[in-house]
Amino acid sequence: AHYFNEPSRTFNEYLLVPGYSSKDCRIENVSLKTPIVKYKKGEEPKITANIPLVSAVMQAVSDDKMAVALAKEGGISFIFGSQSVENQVEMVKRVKSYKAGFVKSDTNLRPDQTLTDVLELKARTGHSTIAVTEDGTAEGRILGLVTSRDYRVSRMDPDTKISEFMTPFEKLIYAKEGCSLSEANDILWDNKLNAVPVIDDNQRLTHFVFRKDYDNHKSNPNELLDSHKRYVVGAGVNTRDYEERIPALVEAGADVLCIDSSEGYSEWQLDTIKWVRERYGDTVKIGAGNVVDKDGFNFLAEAGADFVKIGIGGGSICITREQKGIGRGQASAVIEVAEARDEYFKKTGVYVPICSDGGIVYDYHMTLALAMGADFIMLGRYFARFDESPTNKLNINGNYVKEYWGEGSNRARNWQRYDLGGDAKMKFEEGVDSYVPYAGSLHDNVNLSLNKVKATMCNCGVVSIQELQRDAKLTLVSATSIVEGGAHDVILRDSSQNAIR
Ligand code: MZP
Repeated sequence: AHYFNEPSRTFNEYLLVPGYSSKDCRIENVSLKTPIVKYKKGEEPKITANIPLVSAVMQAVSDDKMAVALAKEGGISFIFGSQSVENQVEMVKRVKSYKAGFVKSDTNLRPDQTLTDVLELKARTGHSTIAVTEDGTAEGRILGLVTSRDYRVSRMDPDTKISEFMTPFEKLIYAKEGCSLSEANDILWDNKLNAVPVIDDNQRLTHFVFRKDYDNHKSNPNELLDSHKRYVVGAGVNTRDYEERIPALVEAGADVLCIDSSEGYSEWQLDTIKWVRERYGDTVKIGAGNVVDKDGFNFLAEAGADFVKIGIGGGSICITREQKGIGRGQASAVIEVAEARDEYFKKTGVYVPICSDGGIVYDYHMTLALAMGADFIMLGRYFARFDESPTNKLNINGNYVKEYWGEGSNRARNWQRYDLGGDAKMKFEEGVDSYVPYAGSLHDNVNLSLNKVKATMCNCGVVSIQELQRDAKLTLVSATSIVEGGAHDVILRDSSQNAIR
């Protein structure tokens, strides 16, 4: 047998040691742009993400709604594959068809109109989101967005007046019609509102643009709508029905595929990648995994994988290590695979991005994973907590939770993920069915987490992921210094602070 000399380590066992921070090390200067698929030295990767987060290939995490919400933030969802080809294709199509149309500001909806009017306007324009621009063209200044995708809205009576789901502040601003532009702006400023006033030829306020969805776009409303690009979306595939599933997903417009398996160092994955290369050459992008050491990485890189995913047994819902005794601490796995990736790049001139999958508990684990060499991070539990995840929100003992179950649980019955050939059925569970604390909107949480990542990067004296990977200084921590890292030897006024993540 081969013995690894070092114990396998988790993220919790490491901390970053600050580097020199120049005055340029400011959050607003940090870029989190990262490659998703392989590229040759001197060339640009065909797919990049603006944030290094992707959502897990799981029933409880990645459907079309999650994919749109995450794409808006600059990340990518991998729509779960443990469903019929038809259903998965429908989800991909919905993400790809999510596009904005443009209407003139004077066709904008007003408070006395109803949901039916919203739907009619959407049906008339044929778009899932309608951007209201000054002149009704994509080039015009965007004043706001109209959407009825919001599930709260779709469950409401179609005769509901728009005013009924306006906030008191929105009502206030509508009541101010006819006021001057500066007064209108003062109201917006005082109430920290994100509406845009529309004025007539006499510079008097006619109305404010109704835009429930505006928050998602406030950092840069034009980013999403001026280019006519569609959202980038990924999809999970398996090593069984790929000859049927992959062509259907490619036809539907999936940008990147990922062979989703608990153990990727296998002939099954080689066959699947080979099939894709024979049929599509390099035009179809497909990642593979999961592996936890150099051998696994080199095997998949040689097989032609566009990225390699790392992680066995570290997922929050995963009991693979207990059931089968295989796996490796996620930090050790990422560190070793990152080394293999760099050696492979030196040897071949091909950079194969690596994805750390599972086991992120605290936000700072994201920074650690990146510092250890991950190009991007796949998360399940993290995204399952948000409004946009596909599962039910329940009230358990006075606390709101969302459902979250593993792909290897009886509930998901994703036998293809754990399959090693033979009978098409799952023989024992490798995942659990659970709840996670409900955490609100994806937008707010992702912003908060990434601000922490960026702040830490500034402390390390770097402003890009590549620099972080190159310059980060990491130290192992002892069990006692972990205790020192939390609030200690004080009585907390608010015990909920114990649970800050
Ligand atoms: P986490 O973000 O919840 O810690 O981990 C999510 C990852 O766990 C997934 O991306 C996948 O690799 C893995 N997973 C999904 N289902 C199971 C299971 O049932 C599992 N064992 O381990």
